[in-house]
Order: sequence, then structure tokens, then C-alpha cells
Amino acid sequence: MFSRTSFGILILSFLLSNTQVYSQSNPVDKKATSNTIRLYKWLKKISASGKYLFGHQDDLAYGVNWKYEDGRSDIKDVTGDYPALYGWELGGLENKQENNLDGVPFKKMRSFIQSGYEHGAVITISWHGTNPLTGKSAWDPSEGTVASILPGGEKHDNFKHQLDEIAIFLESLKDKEGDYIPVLFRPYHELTGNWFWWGPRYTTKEQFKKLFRFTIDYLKDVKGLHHLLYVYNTSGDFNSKKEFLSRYPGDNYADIVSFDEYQHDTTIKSKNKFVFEINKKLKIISTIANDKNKPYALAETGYEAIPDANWWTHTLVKAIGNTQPCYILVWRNHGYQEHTKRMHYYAPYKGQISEADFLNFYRLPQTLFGSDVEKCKLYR
Ligand code: BMA
Repeated sequence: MFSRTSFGILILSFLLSNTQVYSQSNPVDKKATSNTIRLYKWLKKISASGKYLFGHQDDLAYGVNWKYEDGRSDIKDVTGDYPALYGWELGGLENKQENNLDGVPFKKMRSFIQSGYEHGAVITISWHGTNPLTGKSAWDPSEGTVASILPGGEKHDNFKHQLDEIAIFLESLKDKEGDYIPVLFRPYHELTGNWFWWGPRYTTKEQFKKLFRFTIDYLKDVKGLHHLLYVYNTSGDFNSKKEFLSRYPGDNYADIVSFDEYQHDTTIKSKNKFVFEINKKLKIISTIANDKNKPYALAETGYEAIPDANWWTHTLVKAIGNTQPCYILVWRNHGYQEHTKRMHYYAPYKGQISEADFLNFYRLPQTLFGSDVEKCKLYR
């Protein structure tokens, strides 16, 4: 028989353990829509099974030799299938531009997002937002930017207007039934790199954390958006858990932890370094993710113009090794870039030298593409 006190203790510990289970297995937004919660739990399940979604930035908008052709995708041209994850970019929206900084009209972007979602795919969004202090690009790390936009700062209202524009677009992401489309939102990406205005050059750790928390609280509590999962994303310049977490805003502000890293040149040394570095960092963030019961991802990766025919299975797959990210994403297939005088693309297209190896990659049991996620019906 239980005494009253031990019965009380039992009830209390039951409640406490449930609160813990709740906080660990649900999105940070306590009011997240049911689809958003479903997606989050599914991502965790996927990563526990050792499989990962393959993602491509701007996939449905254009490819190396084409633009805005209905239903076309370089990934589909090569494999007959679409990516499982679509990456989109909001830069320019904060200034009420009709097209993003890479020329993608936001109207088209919205319908691409809707069509990806209708086919059961996952959507992720980044934001190379204009510097709210100087009005220059995201790549303007001018001194004092973050300080000026935090509450009390001279550009705080300006910054809130930017967030208002972002919120209007995010709010408009609904399916045919009017339900919100869940989005993995990755603001202030590569946050440890010195190239963006939110980077560490002129932003203290505390300022960055405040910025991240303010943004999430604003979108969630002021704008009432509850279909976002938040992705914490550093660049690849960390060597320990401590370094990775040095600007972490807290467990209540990140659903997924991730980093970005690319391969930069063709030498064997560089290839081996890429495999070693990616694998080491995925292991570091996997221990963090496991401790926190959150999924982790390689949020951007790739090798510009893929000059190595076997890069997919001989380099990328080795780099992932037996770590278990829930997704990986390669950057956009722009084609020839006038200002760099280089081909700028990260996924193969028909006839590209890594096409055959990409098919091997596509056929691996651990890689998930459009038809795999469509079968999973993860939102239903
Ligand atoms: C970069 C490049 C740029 C692009 C930016 C935002 O890595 O692809 O050309 O403007 O991403 O998408």
C-alpha cells in the first residue's frame, strides 16, 4: 500500500518525467501545429534509422541550362526522382523585393513550396537578409550592426519591419486546405563565420544569442507563426562541442543543430581533409544532438561544379560515414556566374561528369529522395 506522501511523490515524478519527455521530443514552439510536430518527430525517427533526406537549393526554379520549366529539376533529369528536401532563400524579401537576391520571384517560390509539400517533401528556408544598419548586403559585417537592432538600439524598428516582411511570406505558406506548411527555418546561418553581419567579428556572444532569441520570440509570439522548426547553423570552423555551442541560444530556441561545409579543391589531400573534417564535425554535433534529443543535419555542403566523377559515393558518403544526420543539402545550380567567371552548381545535371555516380548515390538504401518521402506520408 502507498502512503499519501509516497502516492504524492509518485504523481509528482510522473508529471515531471512527462514534462521532460514533452520538452525533449517536441518542437521549441509549444504551440507548433500538429503537422509541424509530426514532421519533427519523423525527422528524429529518420535519423535514428540511419537514413537521411537529400536536399537541393532552388531545385524547382532553375538548373544549369534552364529556368522556370514546369516540373523540371536537375535532380529529376538525372535520377527520374525529385529531392526529398527543398531549400529556398528569402534574401530581398525584407525590402519588399518581388524577386529574391538570386532572381527567384517570391510568388513562384510560394507555389514551388506548395507543390513540394503536396508531394510529401520537406521545406527549409534560409535568409541572406540585408544589413539593417547600413542597407548593404548580408555580406556587410559592419561594426555595431547587431547592437543597433536589438531592443533599445537605433535600428530596432527597422529590423522589426524586416521581420514583419519575412513573417508575411511565411504566413502565406499554406496548402490547398489552408493548413500551414511546416518549414525548417535557418536564420543567421553560418553564424560563426566572419562574412555576414551577424557574424562574430563585431557581435558578442550575448548579442548574438539575444538576436536569435528575439527573432524566434517575435515570429512565434508576436506574429503568431507556429509552423516553423528552428535550425541552429554554424560554419565548419569548430573543433569541439564547446566551440560549436559558443553562440547557442539555448535548448528552447533550437530544434535542429547543424553546420555548413564545402569541399574546395581537387587534390587528394583536400578530398581526404573534407572526409575527415565533415566526419569529425558530424560526430561532434551528434553527441550534442543526442544529449539534447534533437536531430542534426549537414545543412549545406557540396563541391562547386563537382569536378570529381565519383564525388558522391567516394567522398560525400565516406564523409557521412556512420553518423546519422536527418538531412544533407547541396547548394543551388546557378550555372555560369558572370562575376566569378566560374560555373556555380552543386548537383549534377544531365551529362555532368558525376551523373553516373550520383545514380549510385541515389540507389543507396540510406539516401531518401522525393518518391521515398512521398510514400512515407509524413504529414498525415
Ligand atoms: C551563395 C551563392 C550566391 C548566392 C547566395 C544566396 O552561396 O550561391 O551566388 O547569392 O548563396 O543564395
